[in-house]
Amino acid sequence: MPNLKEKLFQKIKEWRPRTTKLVKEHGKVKIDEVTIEQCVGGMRDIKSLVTDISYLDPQEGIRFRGFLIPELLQRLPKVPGGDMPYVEGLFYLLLTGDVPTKAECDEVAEEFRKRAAVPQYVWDVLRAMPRDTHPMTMFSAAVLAMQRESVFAKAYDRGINKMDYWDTTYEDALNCVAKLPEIAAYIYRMKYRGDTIIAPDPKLDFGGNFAHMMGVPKPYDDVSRLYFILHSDHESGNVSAHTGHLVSSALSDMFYALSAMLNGLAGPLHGLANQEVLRWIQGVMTKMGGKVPTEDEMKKFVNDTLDGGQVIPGFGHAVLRKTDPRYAAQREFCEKHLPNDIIFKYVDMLFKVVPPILLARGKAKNPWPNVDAQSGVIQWYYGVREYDYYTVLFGVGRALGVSANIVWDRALGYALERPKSVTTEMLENWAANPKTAVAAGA
Ligand code: HAX
Repeated sequence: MPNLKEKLFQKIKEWRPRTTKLVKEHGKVKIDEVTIEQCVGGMRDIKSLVTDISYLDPQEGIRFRGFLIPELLQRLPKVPGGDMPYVEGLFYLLLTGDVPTKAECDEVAEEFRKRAAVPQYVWDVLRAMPRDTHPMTMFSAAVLAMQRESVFAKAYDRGINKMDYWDTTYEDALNCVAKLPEIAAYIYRMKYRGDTIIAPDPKLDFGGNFAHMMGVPKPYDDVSRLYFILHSDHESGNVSAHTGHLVSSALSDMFYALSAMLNGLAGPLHGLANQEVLRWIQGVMTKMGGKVPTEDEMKKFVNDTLDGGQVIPGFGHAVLRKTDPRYAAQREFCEKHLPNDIIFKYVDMLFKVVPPILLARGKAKNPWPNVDAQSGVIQWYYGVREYDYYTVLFGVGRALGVSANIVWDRALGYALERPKSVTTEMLENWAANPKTAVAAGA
């Protein structure tokens, strides 16, 4: 058994009694209540999911296994010759909760390498799709097509003990994640680079190999590492993570769950916002004839968008109430590597202009930029200008966190998800007489 799996099993055995004890001895302790506004409004803030892999605080932002982003980037072992950590190291941390050594990163890299070969039928599926299919649809279809590879599904058919679900789920996680960089790069080269596919280089790490297969020179390897790490996890309630968790709660395997996760990520209010930011900026640039607008001109573009009943992509968040630290980390990268880039200047100006406008309008609870406001700029600068593709990069990263969560879901025996719905009439009756709502257990 590889060290990672052994260590994970050890952690699982230690953790299981905590969950069991909570449910058995304290199962009826109340931790939240639900209002009509939350019921109609997308279940905002209702505490009803458990994960120990990451936690999102509205003020300080995401912590991965307890580490804020700057700490994380500092603590994880760095790839020799680069400034960024191993993606493999992040995956090790998410799964086990321990910061890996360089040797442990190498071990995960070797595990991925052994499992990286993509079956020919995946390429056939992608090639059968019209070339103008959205790259997220292609990515999701490729992952779904591989469902026949699921080790968990085969083991379940044979009949396995619940306590062992995590083992084959872990195998599926590694088998699937290992293939994502090549699938993602293949989609890019097939669709946007005249079908000139670049073969993987097995000597390279996860991020380095992805950059190589994209055909983009250094420091795009570091860009990819940073990108995959920042997008990996954002606790469990966001649409992509929650979708992965929900689908796998029916014991649908990793391939079904990750494909569904990608479909959720492909919405413009979620991961697709990164392409929308670039689309919006390009629209402004066209109108400005390529010049950077003055602040007053930019304010007008922002107000026109809002008056047209549209959102400003890249701003706002359902949980965060401050500038997203994932935005800040990418901004720091831009300041170092592309301080004079024209699109970076646009994004920076939006950082000044948008929040006061959103605040003055009084609707958005968080006027500050989120992860998607800054990410496209970096891709554009390094020549990946087909912005429809950006959410695929987000998807490769998010698969790391969602798959790690699903392994733990199975290890701790998290239940089938089944919240209760009510009717509008029930809500109206409870609104008229709140006491009956409580009596009905609503
Ligand atoms: N532009 C205009 N209006 C906005 C806004 C924005 N950037 N952000 C929020 N609002 C509006 C909402 O549309 C909502 O309006 P209605 O009452 O008319 O429905 C109101 O302000 C209150 O919304 P909220 O409670 O502050 O925010 P939500 O939790 O409902 O939504 C969103 C959070 C991220 C979806 C929202 O801020 C948004 O649409 N932002 C733009 C799209 C975007 O950048 N999405 C990516 C978010 C990060 C992420 O998940 N990345 O993958």
